[in-house]
Amino acid sequence: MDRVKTFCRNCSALCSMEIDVEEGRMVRARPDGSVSPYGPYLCPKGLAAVDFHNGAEDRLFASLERQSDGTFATVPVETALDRIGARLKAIYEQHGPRAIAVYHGTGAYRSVLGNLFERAWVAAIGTPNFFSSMTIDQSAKWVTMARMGVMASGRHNFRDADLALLAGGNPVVTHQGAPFAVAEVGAPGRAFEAAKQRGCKVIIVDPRRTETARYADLLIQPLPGHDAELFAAIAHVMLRDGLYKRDFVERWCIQLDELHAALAPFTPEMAAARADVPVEQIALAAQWLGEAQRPLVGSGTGPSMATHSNTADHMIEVVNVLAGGYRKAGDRIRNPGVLKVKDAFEMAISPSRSFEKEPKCVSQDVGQLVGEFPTALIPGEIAADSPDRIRALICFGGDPLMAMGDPAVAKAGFDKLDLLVSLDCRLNATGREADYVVATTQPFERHEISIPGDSSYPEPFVQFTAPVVARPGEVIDDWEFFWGVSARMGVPLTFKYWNYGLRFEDIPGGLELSTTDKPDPEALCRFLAADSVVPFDEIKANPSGVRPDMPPRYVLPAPAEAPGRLELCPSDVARELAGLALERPEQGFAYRLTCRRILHALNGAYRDSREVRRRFPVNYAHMNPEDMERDGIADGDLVEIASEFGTLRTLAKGEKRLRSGVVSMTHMFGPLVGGDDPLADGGANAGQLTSLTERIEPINFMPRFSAIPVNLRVI
Ligand SMILES: Nc1nc2c(c(=O)[nH]1)N[C@H]1C(S)=C(S)[C@@H](COP(=O)(O)OP(=O)(O)OC[C@H]3O[C@@H](n4cnc5c(=O)[nH]c(N)nc54)[C@H](O)[C@@H]3O)O[C@H]1N2
Ligand SMILES: Nc1nc2c(c(=O)[nH]1)N[C@H]1C(S)=C(S)[C@@H](COP(=O)(O)OP(=O)(O)OC[C@H]3O[C@@H](n4cnc5c(=O)[nH]c(N)nc54)[C@H](O)[C@@H]3O)O[C@H]1N2
Ligand code: SF4
Ligand SMILES: [Mo]
Repeated sequence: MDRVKTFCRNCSALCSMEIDVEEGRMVRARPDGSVSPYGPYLCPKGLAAVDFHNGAEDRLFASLERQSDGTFATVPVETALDRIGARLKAIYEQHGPRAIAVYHGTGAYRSVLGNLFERAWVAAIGTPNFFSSMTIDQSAKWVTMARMGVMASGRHNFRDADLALLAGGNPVVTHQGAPFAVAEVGAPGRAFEAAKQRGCKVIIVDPRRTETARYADLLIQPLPGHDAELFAAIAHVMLRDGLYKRDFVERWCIQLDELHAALAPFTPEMAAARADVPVEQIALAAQWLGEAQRPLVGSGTGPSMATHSNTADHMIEVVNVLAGGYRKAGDRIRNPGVLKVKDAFEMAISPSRSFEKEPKCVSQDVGQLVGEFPTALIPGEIAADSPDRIRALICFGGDPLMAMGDPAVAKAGFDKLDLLVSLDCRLNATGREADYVVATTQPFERHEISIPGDSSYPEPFVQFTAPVVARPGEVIDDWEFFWGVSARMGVPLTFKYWNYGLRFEDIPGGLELSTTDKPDPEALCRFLAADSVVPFDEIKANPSGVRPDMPPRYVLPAPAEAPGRLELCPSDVARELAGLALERPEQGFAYRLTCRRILHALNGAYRDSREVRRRFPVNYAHMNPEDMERDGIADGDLVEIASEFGTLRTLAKGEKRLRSGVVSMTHMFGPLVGGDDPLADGGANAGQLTSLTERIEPINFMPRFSAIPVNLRVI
């Protein structure tokens, strides 16, 4: 038996692990805390890695091609690439680069080489049509960056914070942390324990008393969909009572007077009434934020998916600004990166308002955020009456049909594609509609280097892994798809070290790849480590990873010319606040349906694993037990949930953690459109209650995925 060191690639924690391999098969996984910056840690999904890998869920071992009678047949992968390459080339030559689009899903983020080849391919073709799961997730944060600007010094590290405020996130379950949420991604419970030991105060704002809320000094349980009012009121009190960091605001911000005026209606009494929380909680939060020296204010998916998500996110960041929640010159940078060391300056970068600039979508007058178009517009961009409409869509590690909700509108759009390709290790709902499903390797079958963790690990750390086991059947690595297709299209690729914040085209240098000699993945990882503090050979010789001893680095003072300023209240935000102040509650609905996540699945992935099926035979409608009693609903009752836009059937389940008036369900369960029997479906897709055309946000076109007004009846 071999013990092989590697790391998990399910989420951005990238936890180090050791896997026992017997006769080429993985048999056991355990945490490897010998070097990892989190110490020994694996969450249940990491521990179940062996199960998942060995096929606890249906896995594809060969690629599929749609036949003329509509069924799928397996196809040799090289033939699939020949045919996809030829069709893409024809579409490209006839209609130009914009006819080709990619959707980058959650399974693509930690496919490091795949991700970089995808970027290289998109840049080589020259299409602006890059979409990802981020724009049906928390792109409210990108909207705030584009409207407010950003502090280049970055937020405080969780390990340094003396006050941590998290709205609508549950990192103890989801392992979601910086840059937007407030937590450490690996071993999050341990990090919260340590924070409490240090005396860090924790505030959680969530309609559900989450698993993370056990660490809260103050738990605010609002009605969902009212974060904008709540945070506006916290800011109102901070300004009114002088509880803000005046020096910071005067030096780096503009539009304080406009903000003051716009916040006038948002008194604590008004917000407390709307969100149904005690008014004292708003005052206490403002007071603690005013007193904190190194506060950290952020949010998870809750506010970014609920009603008025863009305004809410702006207000959450305004509270962080007023509290002075960014590192200052002289503050220690705990992890400047190892593969690429980065400096940080105390300096504001003015808003880009990139969404007002070219390139723009063809179905709406809107430009990009962080180099991407809004995913909710994909169906419209396909169906548009424009020579630049999308005709071919490559879905890499994602299931956009399930993810974007409103199946009728989404599917009608996808049906108009000339070519739909799903690049995935499973057959998901989008795959079922595709012309080709290219079967890929899973993480333990490929080479990877820890770029996604490079500057997000809590301490400097780097790890490389070769495949733990050989690939089965006829599957290929994600990068091999993009390389293979580009070779067939005759579009050579330049391989580069890309990360968020960079424009691929602007990165100098890179590795020019041949279209005939397939690159060697280890050599590609070596190239990515060219500027590393730890040389590649040393990284490779230390399979548990390396924690280099680096001299301390500090945030640098602003250069002499630092004209950038944060815009606290641009006119569009002021208009949104004015509208919100006058808004009346939506009538006719007894409940608000909220988003949540479950520990043992990762969106659509693993939901058919044994453990998830045992715990979740359906996607339960969780409810407050007192609400259930009042409305005559018992545990296990079949219920029909109706929103303005659709209905679904599932089983009700009491959950004491929920406040009254809320139904809490996770996403991506069951078939795209469910039938009458949720048990037979194994599901209930919450996306059936959402709309891609109504109640969507401006700028990022984010649908309302939380705080959805619904009624519920027992069948
Ligand atoms: N185990 C597991 N981990 C995951 C995932 C998974 O599916 N399973 N998914 C991954 C992905 S793609 C993402 S984006 C992250 C997300 O990570 P998180 O944001 O931590 O995800 P959730 O657990 O859904 O937390 C959302 C919280 O918001 C609350 N909420 C809902 N509506 C509102 C509202 O209007 N206001 C406020 N204040 N709160 C609200 C919900 O009750 C819930 O507790 O997790 C990632 N990690
Ligand atoms: N109603 C509602 N809708 C939502 C949400 C919600 O809370 N409520 N949440 C939204 C959020 S936060 C997100 S991020 C999206 C998620 O939307 P997506 O990211 O589109 O969906 P996932 O199910 O995460 O898709 C991941 C896919 O990657 C595949 N995969 C895993 N590993 C690999 C790999 O190494 N290579 C390849 N090629 N494939 C791999 C998996 O098999 C799976 O099919 O959904 C959004 N939709
Ligand atoms: S937290 Fe869990 S899923 Fe994420 S990397 Fe660690 S073991 Fe894997
Ligand atoms: Mo997400």
